[in-house]
Amino acid sequence: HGNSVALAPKKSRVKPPPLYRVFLLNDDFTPMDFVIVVLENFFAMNREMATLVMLKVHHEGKGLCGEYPHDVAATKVERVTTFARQHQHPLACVMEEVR
Ligand code: TYC
Repeated sequence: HGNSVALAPKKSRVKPPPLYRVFLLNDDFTPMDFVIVVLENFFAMNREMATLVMLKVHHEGKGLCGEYPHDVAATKVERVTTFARQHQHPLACVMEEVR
């Protein structure tokens, strides 16, 4: 009791929400500079991190942009896809549940 005794940890009654990974996929047409702008503006990366992730996608086919709860991940996929199509780029952005 009080603050002089250790309290037993309480069992948590809330489970954390499932997380989803959002990825960009490579293609042969979307300009590198456009992908960097996407990573800066939709995933809050600085230019250095955005460039590293863009080059990873370019060389390996796929790159992790972030991990979010379902609705945040889905909104990012939708906003990135809309932005890319507005600029006539085929850039693909997808989400996968973290296993
Ligand atoms: N491969 C593209 C090019 O050479 C660049 C690119 C990088 C495209 C990442 C998509 O998610 C992507 N212009």
